[in-house]
Amino acid sequence: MRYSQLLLAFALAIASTLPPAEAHKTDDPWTTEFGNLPDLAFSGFTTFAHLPGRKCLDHPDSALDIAVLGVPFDSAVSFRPGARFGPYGLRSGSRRQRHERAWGQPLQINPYDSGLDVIDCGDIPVTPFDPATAIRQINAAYRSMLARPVLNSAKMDDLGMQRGLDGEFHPRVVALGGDHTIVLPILDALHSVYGPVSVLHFDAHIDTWNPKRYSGSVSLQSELNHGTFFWHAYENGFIKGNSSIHAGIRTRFSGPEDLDDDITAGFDLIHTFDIDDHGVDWIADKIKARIGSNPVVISLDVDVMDPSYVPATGTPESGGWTSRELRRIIHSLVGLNIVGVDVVELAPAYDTNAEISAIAAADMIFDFMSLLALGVDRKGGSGSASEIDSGRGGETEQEVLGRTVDEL
Ligand SMILES: [Mn+2]
Repeated sequence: MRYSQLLLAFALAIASTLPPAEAHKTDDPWTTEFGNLPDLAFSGFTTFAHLPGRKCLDHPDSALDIAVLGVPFDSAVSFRPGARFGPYGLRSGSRRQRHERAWGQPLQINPYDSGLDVIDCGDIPVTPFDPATAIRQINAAYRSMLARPVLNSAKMDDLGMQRGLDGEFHPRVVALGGDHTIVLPILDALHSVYGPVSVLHFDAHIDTWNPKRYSGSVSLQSELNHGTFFWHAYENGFIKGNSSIHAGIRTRFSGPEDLDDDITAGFDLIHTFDIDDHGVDWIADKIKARIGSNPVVISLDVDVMDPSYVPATGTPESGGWTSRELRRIIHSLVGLNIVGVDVVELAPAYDTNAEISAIAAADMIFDFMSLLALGVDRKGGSGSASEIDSGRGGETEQEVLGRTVDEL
Protein backbone atom coordinates (compact mmCIF):
# COMPACT_ATOMS: atom_id res chain seq x y z
CA MET A 1 0.00 0.00 0.00
CA ARG A 2 1.35 3.43 -0.94
CA TYR A 3 2.11 5.92 1.79
CA SER A 4 -0.71 8.29 0.70
CA GLN A 5 -3.22 5.43 0.72
CA LEU A 6 -2.12 4.48 4.24
CA LEU A 7 -2.69 8.07 5.40
CA LEU A 8 -6.15 8.14 3.81
CA ALA A 9 -7.13 4.85 5.44
CA PHE A 10 -5.94 6.14 8.81
CA ALA A 11 -7.92 9.40 8.40
CA LEU A 12 -11.09 7.49 7.49
CA ALA A 13 -10.69 5.23 10.53
CA ILE A 14 -10.38 8.23 12.85
CA ALA A 15 -13.35 10.03 11.22
CA SER A 16 -15.61 7.03 11.74
CA THR A 17 -15.06 7.24 15.51
CA LEU A 18 -16.15 10.92 15.78
CA PRO A 19 -19.78 11.90 16.51
CA PRO A 20 -21.67 13.63 13.65
CA ALA A 21 -20.80 17.33 13.34
CA GLU A 22 -24.35 18.52 14.13
CA ALA A 23 -24.51 16.58 17.40
CA HIS A 24 -21.23 18.16 18.45
CA LYS A 25 -22.48 21.70 17.70
CA THR A 26 -25.65 21.77 19.77
CA ASP A 27 -23.95 22.11 23.14
CA ASP A 28 -21.06 24.31 21.99
CA PRO A 29 -21.24 27.50 24.09
CA TRP A 30 -20.30 29.86 21.23
CA THR A 31 -22.44 28.17 18.60
CA THR A 32 -25.47 27.98 20.88
CA GLU A 33 -25.61 31.70 21.59
CA PHE A 34 -23.58 33.46 18.85
CA GLY A 35 -23.16 30.98 15.99
CA ASN A 36 -22.71 32.13 12.38
CA LEU A 37 -22.01 35.78 13.16
CA PRO A 38 -20.24 37.49 10.27
CA ASP A 39 -16.91 39.12 11.00
CA LEU A 40 -16.81 42.80 11.86
CA ALA A 41 -14.61 45.33 10.10
CA PHE A 42 -11.90 44.88 12.73
CA SER A 43 -12.14 41.12 13.30
CA GLY A 44 -11.24 38.06 11.29
CA PHE A 45 -8.48 37.03 8.94
CA THR A 46 -7.28 39.96 6.86
CA THR A 47 -8.23 39.03 3.33
CA PHE A 48 -9.23 41.79 0.92
CA ALA A 49 -12.70 43.01 1.95
CA HIS A 50 -13.12 39.92 4.19
CA LEU A 51 -13.50 37.83 1.04
CA PRO A 52 -13.03 34.07 1.32
CA GLY A 53 -9.31 33.35 1.09
CA ARG A 54 -7.51 30.54 -0.67
CA LYS A 55 -3.94 30.22 -1.90
CA CYS A 56 -5.13 29.63 -5.44
CA LEU A 57 -1.64 29.05 -6.88
CA ASP A 58 -1.50 25.82 -4.85
CA HIS A 59 -4.83 24.71 -6.39
CA PRO A 60 -4.32 25.09 -10.14
CA ASP A 61 -7.55 23.26 -11.01
CA SER A 62 -9.87 25.51 -8.99
CA ALA A 63 -12.37 27.61 -10.95
CA LEU A 64 -12.53 31.40 -10.50
CA ASP A 65 -14.63 34.38 -11.58
CA ILE A 66 -12.83 37.34 -10.00
CA ALA A 67 -9.59 36.80 -8.08
CA VAL A 68 -7.72 39.28 -5.92
CA LEU A 69 -4.01 38.46 -6.24
CA GLY A 70 -1.19 40.15 -4.34
CA VAL A 71 2.08 40.85 -6.16
CA PRO A 72 4.56 41.98 -3.48
CA PHE A 73 7.38 43.01 -5.84
CA ASP A 74 9.29 46.30 -5.51
CA SER A 75 12.77 45.50 -6.83
CA ALA A 76 12.57 47.93 -9.79
CA VAL A 77 11.69 51.32 -8.29
CA SER A 78 13.46 54.61 -9.00
CA PHE A 79 12.91 56.43 -5.70
CA ARG A 80 11.31 55.22 -2.46
CA PRO A 81 11.06 51.43 -2.04
CA GLY A 82 8.32 49.72 -0.04
CA ALA A 83 5.55 48.73 -2.46
CA ARG A 84 6.20 45.07 -1.66
CA PHE A 85 3.99 45.78 1.35
CA GLY A 86 1.26 47.15 -0.93
CA PRO A 87 -0.88 43.97 -0.86
CA TYR A 88 -0.76 44.00 2.93
CA GLY A 89 -1.66 47.71 2.97
CA LEU A 90 -4.54 47.32 0.51
CA ARG A 91 -6.01 44.43 2.49
CA SER A 92 -5.75 46.43 5.70
CA GLY A 93 -7.29 49.46 4.00
CA SER A 94 -10.20 47.32 2.77
CA ARG A 95 -11.31 46.07 6.19
CA ARG A 96 -14.48 48.15 6.24
CA GLN A 97 -15.58 46.56 2.98
CA ARG A 98 -17.74 43.53 3.76
CA HIS A 99 -20.17 41.78 1.47
CA GLU A 100 -22.94 42.21 4.06
CA ARG A 101 -22.66 45.98 3.62
CA ALA A 102 -21.13 46.72 0.26
CA TRP A 103 -23.98 48.22 -1.76
CA GLY A 104 -22.74 51.52 -3.16
CA GLN A 105 -25.22 54.29 -3.86
CA PRO A 106 -23.46 55.89 -6.87
CA LEU A 107 -23.38 52.68 -8.92
CA GLN A 108 -26.30 50.92 -7.20
CA ILE A 109 -24.58 47.56 -6.82
CA ASN A 110 -22.86 45.32 -4.28
CA PRO A 111 -19.86 43.96 -6.20
CA TYR A 112 -19.29 41.21 -3.65
CA ASP A 113 -22.84 39.86 -4.03
CA SER A 114 -23.65 40.25 -7.71
CA GLY A 115 -23.58 36.75 -9.12
CA LEU A 116 -19.83 36.61 -9.78
CA ASP A 117 -17.68 34.78 -7.25
CA VAL A 118 -14.93 36.97 -5.78
CA ILE A 119 -12.11 35.51 -3.70
CA ASP A 120 -8.75 36.58 -2.33
CA CYS A 121 -6.11 34.25 -3.77
CA GLY A 122 -3.30 35.46 -1.51
CA ASP A 123 0.08 36.59 -2.86
CA ILE A 124 2.55 35.42 -5.47
CA PRO A 125 5.66 34.59 -3.44
CA VAL A 126 8.00 36.60 -5.68
CA THR A 127 11.72 36.51 -5.02
CA PRO A 128 13.09 39.88 -3.87
CA PHE A 129 16.64 38.99 -4.97
CA ASP A 130 16.34 38.36 -8.70
CA PRO A 131 14.04 40.71 -10.68
CA ALA A 132 14.23 38.69 -13.91
CA THR A 133 13.04 35.56 -12.12
CA ALA A 134 10.43 37.54 -10.20
CA ILE A 135 9.00 38.81 -13.50
CA ARG A 136 8.78 35.22 -14.74
CA GLN A 137 7.06 34.20 -11.50
CA ILE A 138 4.47 36.97 -11.91
CA ASN A 139 3.82 35.96 -15.52
CA ALA A 140 3.48 32.25 -14.63
CA ALA A 141 1.13 33.01 -11.73
CA TYR A 142 -1.07 35.32 -13.79
CA ARG A 143 -1.24 32.80 -16.64
CA SER A 144 -2.18 30.16 -14.06
CA MET A 145 -5.12 32.30 -12.95
CA LEU A 146 -6.26 33.03 -16.50
CA ALA A 147 -6.07 29.36 -17.51
CA ARG A 148 -8.75 28.25 -15.05
CA PRO A 149 -12.41 27.80 -15.93
CA VAL A 150 -14.87 30.37 -14.61
CA LEU A 151 -17.59 29.47 -12.12
CA ASN A 152 -20.43 31.55 -13.55
CA SER A 153 -20.08 31.64 -17.32
CA ALA A 154 -23.83 32.30 -17.80
CA LYS A 155 -23.53 35.43 -15.66
CA MET A 156 -20.44 36.56 -17.59
CA ASP A 157 -22.34 36.03 -20.81
CA ASP A 158 -25.24 38.02 -19.42
CA LEU A 159 -22.86 40.86 -18.53
CA GLY A 160 -21.37 40.87 -22.03
CA MET A 161 -17.89 40.17 -20.71
CA GLN A 162 -15.05 39.57 -23.14
CA ARG A 163 -14.23 36.01 -24.16
CA GLY A 164 -10.66 34.97 -24.95
CA LEU A 165 -9.41 34.24 -28.44
CA ASP A 166 -10.27 30.59 -27.66
CA GLY A 167 -13.96 31.52 -27.33
CA GLU A 168 -14.00 30.79 -23.59
CA PHE A 169 -14.46 33.07 -20.59
CA HIS A 170 -11.40 33.54 -18.41
CA PRO A 171 -11.18 34.77 -14.81
CA ARG A 172 -10.67 38.47 -14.08
CA VAL A 173 -7.67 39.17 -11.84
CA VAL A 174 -7.49 42.25 -9.63
CA ALA A 175 -3.77 42.53 -8.90
CA LEU A 176 -2.53 44.24 -5.75
CA GLY A 177 0.94 45.70 -6.39
CA GLY A 178 3.76 45.87 -5.96
CA ASP A 179 5.65 48.44 -8.01
CA HIS A 180 4.33 49.23 -11.48
CA THR A 181 6.82 46.92 -13.25
CA ILE A 182 4.46 44.02 -12.48
CA VAL A 183 2.20 45.20 -15.31
CA LEU A 184 4.62 44.01 -18.02
CA PRO A 185 4.29 40.28 -17.15
CA ILE A 186 0.57 40.87 -16.55
CA LEU A 187 0.10 42.38 -20.03
CA ASP A 188 2.13 39.51 -21.47
CA ALA A 189 -0.28 37.01 -19.88
CA LEU A 190 -3.41 38.93 -20.92
CA HIS A 191 -2.08 39.29 -24.47
CA SER A 192 -1.78 35.51 -24.70
CA VAL A 193 -5.51 35.20 -23.95
CA TYR A 194 -7.06 38.25 -25.66
CA GLY A 195 -4.48 39.50 -28.15
CA PRO A 196 -3.34 43.15 -27.91
CA VAL A 197 -5.35 45.13 -25.33
CA SER A 198 -6.02 48.79 -24.58
CA VAL A 199 -4.71 50.28 -21.36
CA LEU A 200 -6.44 52.84 -19.18
CA HIS A 201 -3.59 54.15 -17.08
CA PHE A 202 -4.23 56.37 -14.04
CA ASP A 203 -0.87 57.81 -12.98
CA ALA A 204 1.15 60.99 -12.41
CA HIS A 205 3.80 59.49 -14.72
CA ILE A 206 3.64 58.17 -18.28
CA ASP A 207 5.75 55.01 -17.69
CA THR A 208 6.43 54.76 -21.43
CA TRP A 209 9.94 56.10 -21.05
CA ASN A 210 12.45 54.81 -23.55
CA PRO A 211 14.80 52.67 -21.45
CA LYS A 212 17.82 53.91 -23.39
CA ARG A 213 17.22 57.39 -21.95
CA TYR A 214 16.01 56.45 -18.46
CA SER A 215 18.27 57.45 -15.55
CA GLY A 216 19.93 54.42 -14.00
CA SER A 217 19.64 52.21 -17.08
CA VAL A 218 23.11 50.66 -17.12
CA SER A 219 22.33 47.08 -18.16
CA LEU A 220 19.67 45.01 -19.87
CA GLN A 221 18.13 44.13 -16.51
CA SER A 222 18.03 47.76 -15.36
CA GLU A 223 16.25 48.82 -18.55
CA LEU A 224 13.12 47.15 -17.21
CA ASN A 225 11.79 49.18 -14.30
CA HIS A 226 8.67 50.92 -13.08
CA GLY A 227 9.13 53.81 -15.51
CA THR A 228 9.80 51.84 -18.71
CA PHE A 229 7.50 48.80 -18.59
CA PHE A 230 4.87 50.27 -20.95
CA TRP A 231 7.59 50.91 -23.55
CA HIS A 232 8.57 47.24 -23.34
CA ALA A 233 4.88 46.27 -23.55
CA TYR A 234 4.57 48.36 -26.72
CA GLU A 235 7.73 46.87 -28.23
CA ASN A 236 6.48 43.35 -27.48
CA GLY A 237 3.11 44.03 -29.12
CA PHE A 238 1.07 43.56 -25.94
CA ILE A 239 -0.68 46.96 -26.33
CA LYS A 240 -3.08 47.67 -29.18
CA GLY A 241 -1.93 50.60 -31.33
CA ASN A 242 -3.34 54.08 -30.69
CA SER A 243 -6.01 52.93 -28.28
CA SER A 244 -4.64 53.51 -24.78
CA ILE A 245 -4.79 56.58 -22.57
CA HIS A 246 -3.16 58.04 -19.47
CA ALA A 247 -5.17 60.04 -16.95
CA GLY A 248 -3.76 62.34 -14.28
CA ILE A 249 -0.28 62.98 -15.74
CA ARG A 250 1.74 65.80 -14.16
CA THR A 251 5.39 64.79 -13.85
CA ARG A 252 8.42 66.42 -15.52
CA PHE A 253 10.06 65.10 -18.69
CA SER A 254 13.49 64.99 -20.28
CA GLY A 255 11.93 67.04 -23.04
CA PRO A 256 9.23 66.87 -25.72
CA GLU A 257 10.82 63.67 -27.10
CA ASP A 258 9.40 61.75 -24.12
CA LEU A 259 5.91 62.68 -25.28
CA ASP A 260 6.73 61.66 -28.86
CA ASP A 261 7.74 58.22 -27.55
CA ASP A 262 4.51 58.12 -25.56
CA ILE A 263 2.43 58.61 -28.70
CA THR A 264 4.50 55.95 -30.46
CA ALA A 265 3.67 53.55 -27.63
CA GLY A 266 -0.04 54.07 -28.33
CA PHE A 267 -1.15 56.46 -25.62
CA ASP A 268 -3.30 59.56 -25.51
CA LEU A 269 -2.91 61.77 -22.44
CA ILE A 270 -5.18 63.55 -19.95
CA HIS A 271 -3.27 66.02 -17.77
CA THR A 272 -4.13 66.44 -14.11
CA PHE A 273 -5.08 70.10 -14.79
CA ASP A 274 -7.71 69.03 -17.33
CA ILE A 275 -10.04 68.46 -14.41
CA ASP A 276 -10.10 72.21 -13.74
CA ASP A 277 -10.39 73.20 -17.38
CA HIS A 278 -12.93 70.58 -18.48
CA GLY A 279 -14.34 68.67 -15.49
CA VAL A 280 -15.01 65.06 -14.60
CA ASP A 281 -17.53 64.30 -17.35
CA TRP A 282 -15.17 65.50 -20.11
CA ILE A 283 -12.40 63.26 -18.73
CA ALA A 284 -14.68 60.22 -18.53
CA ASP A 285 -16.02 60.85 -22.04
CA LYS A 286 -12.50 61.19 -23.42
CA ILE A 287 -11.47 57.91 -21.80
CA LYS A 288 -14.53 56.04 -23.08
CA ALA A 289 -14.10 57.46 -26.56
CA ARG A 290 -10.46 56.36 -26.67
CA ILE A 291 -11.07 52.85 -25.34
CA GLY A 292 -14.39 52.14 -27.04
CA SER A 293 -15.31 48.47 -26.68
CA ASN A 294 -11.72 47.20 -26.80
CA PRO A 295 -10.65 44.74 -24.12
CA VAL A 296 -9.03 47.08 -21.59
CA VAL A 297 -6.67 46.72 -18.66
CA ILE A 298 -7.17 49.36 -15.97
CA SER A 299 -3.86 50.12 -14.25
CA LEU A 300 -3.99 52.54 -11.34
CA ASP A 301 -0.84 53.96 -9.78
CA VAL A 302 -2.02 55.42 -6.49
CA ASP A 303 0.25 58.45 -7.10
CA VAL A 304 -2.42 59.72 -9.49
CA MET A 305 -4.03 61.07 -6.33
CA ASP A 306 -2.56 64.10 -4.60
CA PRO A 307 0.06 63.32 -1.92
CA SER A 308 -2.20 65.00 0.64
CA TYR A 309 -4.64 62.13 0.04
CA VAL A 310 -2.11 59.41 -0.76
CA PRO A 311 1.31 60.16 0.76
CA ALA A 312 2.19 56.44 0.81
CA THR A 313 3.76 56.02 -2.59
CA GLY A 314 7.19 55.76 -4.13
CA THR A 315 7.30 58.84 -6.40
CA PRO A 316 4.79 61.42 -5.14
CA GLU A 317 3.95 64.46 -7.31
CA SER A 318 2.08 67.54 -6.12
CA GLY A 319 -1.07 68.78 -7.82
CA GLY A 320 -2.93 65.47 -8.13
CA TRP A 321 -6.59 64.60 -8.07
CA THR A 322 -8.50 64.20 -4.83
CA SER A 323 -9.82 60.76 -3.98
CA ARG A 324 -13.33 62.16 -4.51
CA GLU A 325 -12.49 63.41 -8.01
CA LEU A 326 -10.90 60.11 -8.97
CA ARG A 327 -13.85 58.10 -7.67
CA ARG A 328 -16.26 60.25 -9.67
CA ILE A 329 -14.21 59.64 -12.81
CA ILE A 330 -14.21 55.88 -12.16
CA HIS A 331 -17.97 55.90 -11.51
CA SER A 332 -18.44 57.45 -14.95
CA LEU A 333 -16.71 54.53 -16.67
CA VAL A 334 -19.51 51.95 -16.43
CA GLY A 335 -19.58 49.75 -19.51
CA LEU A 336 -15.85 49.43 -20.27
CA ASN A 337 -14.80 45.98 -21.46
CA ILE A 338 -12.44 45.27 -18.56
CA VAL A 339 -10.20 42.19 -18.76
CA GLY A 340 -7.79 43.04 -15.92
CA VAL A 341 -7.27 45.50 -13.08
CA ASP A 342 -4.24 46.42 -11.01
CA VAL A 343 -3.65 48.94 -8.24
CA VAL A 344 0.05 49.56 -7.71
CA GLU A 345 2.72 51.64 -5.96
CA LEU A 346 1.12 51.76 -2.52
CA ALA A 347 4.05 51.83 -0.08
CA PRO A 348 2.47 51.69 3.39
CA ALA A 349 5.64 52.74 5.24
CA TYR A 350 4.97 56.35 4.11
CA ASP A 351 1.30 56.31 5.11
CA THR A 352 -0.15 58.13 8.09
CA ASN A 353 -1.18 56.26 11.23
CA ALA A 354 -4.74 56.77 9.99
CA GLU A 355 -3.96 54.73 6.84
CA ILE A 356 -5.44 57.41 4.61
CA SER A 357 -3.57 56.18 1.52
CA ALA A 358 -4.45 52.52 2.02
CA ILE A 359 -8.13 53.28 2.58
CA ALA A 360 -8.34 55.51 -0.51
CA ALA A 361 -6.55 52.92 -2.65
CA ALA A 362 -8.74 50.05 -1.39
CA ASP A 363 -11.86 52.12 -2.15
CA MET A 364 -10.71 52.45 -5.78
CA ILE A 365 -10.62 48.66 -5.95
CA PHE A 366 -14.18 48.58 -4.63
CA ASP A 367 -15.18 50.89 -7.48
CA PHE A 368 -13.36 48.76 -10.08
CA MET A 369 -15.09 45.66 -8.69
CA SER A 370 -18.38 47.49 -9.14
CA LEU A 371 -17.54 48.25 -12.78
CA LEU A 372 -16.78 44.56 -13.34
CA ALA A 373 -20.06 43.55 -11.71
CA LEU A 374 -22.05 45.98 -13.86
CA GLY A 375 -20.76 44.47 -17.09
CA VAL A 376 -19.95 45.71 -20.54
CA ASP A 377 -21.81 48.23 -22.65
CA ARG A 378 -21.95 46.29 -25.90
CA LYS A 379 -22.61 49.43 -27.89
CA GLY A 380 -19.06 50.48 -27.00
CA GLY A 381 -17.94 53.86 -25.74
CA SER A 382 -19.97 56.83 -24.60
CA GLY A 383 -21.49 57.80 -27.91
CA SER A 384 -19.89 61.22 -27.68
CA ALA A 385 -16.60 60.21 -29.24
CA SER A 386 -16.95 62.35 -32.31
CA GLU A 387 -17.12 65.48 -30.16
CA ILE A 388 -13.72 64.85 -28.61
CA ASP A 389 -10.46 65.61 -30.34
CA SER A 390 -7.48 63.91 -28.79
CA GLY A 391 -5.09 66.26 -30.57
CA ARG A 392 -2.32 63.67 -30.52
CA GLY A 393 -2.71 62.11 -33.96
CA GLY A 394 -2.99 58.45 -34.80
CA GLU A 395 -6.19 56.50 -35.12
CA THR A 396 -9.35 58.54 -34.54
CA GLU A 397 -11.70 57.67 -31.72
CA GLN A 398 -14.39 56.73 -34.22
CA GLU A 399 -12.05 54.19 -35.76
CA VAL A 400 -11.32 52.73 -32.35
CA LEU A 401 -14.98 52.57 -31.35
CA GLY A 402 -17.00 49.44 -31.86
CA ARG A 403 -14.15 47.03 -32.42
CA THR A 404 -14.06 43.58 -30.96
CA VAL A 405 -11.14 41.29 -30.35
CA ASP A 406 -12.14 39.27 -33.41
CA GLU A 407 -11.18 42.20 -35.63
CA LEU A 408 -7.68 42.59 -34.24
MN1 LIG B 1 3.51 56.84 -11.06
